[in-house]
Parts: sequence; structure tokens; C-alpha cells
Amino acid sequence: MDRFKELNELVISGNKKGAVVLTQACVDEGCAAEDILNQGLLPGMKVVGQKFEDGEYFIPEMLISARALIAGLDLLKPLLAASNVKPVARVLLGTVKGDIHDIGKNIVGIMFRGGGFEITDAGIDVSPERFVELARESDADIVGLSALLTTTMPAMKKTIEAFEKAGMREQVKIMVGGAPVTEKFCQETGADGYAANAAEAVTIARKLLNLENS
Ligand code: B1M
Repeated sequence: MDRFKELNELVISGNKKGAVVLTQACVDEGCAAEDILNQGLLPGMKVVGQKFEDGEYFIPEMLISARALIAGLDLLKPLLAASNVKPVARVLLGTVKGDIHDIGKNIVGIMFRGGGFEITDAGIDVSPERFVELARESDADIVGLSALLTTTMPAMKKTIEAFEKAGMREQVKIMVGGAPVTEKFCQETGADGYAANAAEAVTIARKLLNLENS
């Protein structure tokens, strides 16, 4: 089995120690950091996302795989920065005002990171104005809003309105998600996309940015 296939498997099985050792070995052997990332680590996470969508993997397995990927990615970060590899796109992610649930949002962030996106995490209980401010500062392409309470879902609409008011609505794609959120609600609020889970969030973001083949 070649090195990169082996690295795919280590991410799929969530073998963090193995992923670190093999990533380092690939670096030591002179492989380009970009190749290790794009051919070794990320395809493994793509398989994990598919397994989650197929009901074969659940959140714990997904988190364990994500940790393996991130451990490898952490080794590559300085090398990637040095070789000027651009992120796929920039995502600002946060839980809307009044809501402090962040487990799902954090998993969505991990999956985005695994998909090569640069993440700015706005945290929890984020006001519409703060989302706008951070989107401007981070030059976000996608703004991802998470809500777990039916009572905080209206804050998603208010956040979208804040982007309209700030004249930034055309500059960002806005995605919504979280257990009570639905496709119908997404359309009613005027968001650009809805995802039911973390793996789907990455797929939808890629579609919204026309990145499907890159
Ligand atoms: Co809360 N809570 N909670 N809670 N809590 C729920 C959500 C609830 C359904 C429990 C229940 O009553 N059965 C209920 C909401 C009812 C409703 O409104 N429909 C509820 C309530 C009422 C409350 C409080 C009001 C309780 C109280 O104080 N009386 C309070 C509210 C606090 C507040 O936010 N202001 C509260 C507090 C808490 C804790 C702090 C104790 C804790 C949160 C800890 C934390 O997040 N750090 C908590 C928890 C853990 C839950 C449950 C048990 C689990 C939520 C969770 O993390 N799920 C939850 C009951 C349940 O769901 N069984 C419940 C796992 C997570 C991976 O799933 O977040 O759905 P989820 O994320 C998924 C997808 O939704 C999607 O991808 C993720 C991964 O696949 N997704 C996105 C999420 N965001 C996305 C964004 C996207 C795309 C996809 O694009 C941008």
C-alpha cells in the first residue's frame, strides 16, 4: 500500500498516533505538504463524511477521525503556510444570539477544516451585528449560522437582515443548520443553503461556491 493510501486508512480508522507518525515520515521523505494533505489526509476524511451520511459512522467515529486528521494537519500547517497554499474558501461559523449549544457547530467546523476551508469561529450567542463585523474582518465567503432552539431560530433571520442592512448580503453565502432547522425554514429566512449534518454542510458550501470540481 502506498504512503498516501495508508494515511487515508489511518484517518478513516481514527488512528491519531499512526496519522502523526506517517505524516512526519512523509515530510521527512521529502513529500510536498500539499500532496500529503490533498492525497493523504483529506481523502480519508471525505470517506468518513460519506460513511456518516450512509449511517455507517456516527458522531463519535467522525470526531475520532477528525482528531487524527487534525493531528496530521497541525504538523503540516507551518509547511503549508510557507508554501502559500490558499484555503479552499473562508467560513465564519457561529451559534446565533441567545443560543449556547456548540457541539454540532464545532463538528461542522472540524469537517470544514478537514475539507480545506479556513474557519473563523465566532463562538456562541453571537449577535447579528457581531456576525457582520466578523464576516467583514475575516473576509468570509460563507457565513454559517447554527441554532439548536426553536426560540433562537428567528435570530437567523435577524442575522441575515443585518447583512442586508450592512450592504454585505451579496458578498457572502449564508448557510443555516442545527437540529430544529429545516430546508423549508432556510427558504423562508432567505438563507442560501441548509445542511442537516456536518458532512452535508461541506458539500453544500462547495456547491454554493461552485467548487464541486476543485
Ligand atoms: Co439543550 N436543548 N438546552 N443543552 N440540549 C436541546 C437542544 C433540546 C432539544 C433538549 C430537549 O428538550 N429535548 C431542547 C431544545 C428544545 C427546542 O427548542 N426545540 C434544549 C433546551 C430546551 C435547552 C435549555 C433551554 C434548557 C434549560 O436551560 N431549560 C438550555 C438553553 C441554553 C441556551 O442555549 N440559551 C439548554 C442548555 C444545554 C446545555 C448547556 C446543557 C447543553 C449544551 C452544551 C453545548 O453545546 N456546549 C445542551 C445539550 C447538550 C442539549 C442536547 C442534549 C444535545 C445537543 C447536541 O449537542 N447534539 C439537546 C437534545 C438532543 O439533541 N438530543 C438539547 C449533538 C450535536 C452533534 O447535534 O447540534 O444537532 P446538533 O448538530 C448537528 C446538526 O444539527 C448539524 O450538524 C451537526 C453535526 O452533524 N448542524 C449544522 C448544526 N449546526 C449546523 C450549522 C450548519 C449546518 C449543519 O450550517 C452552518
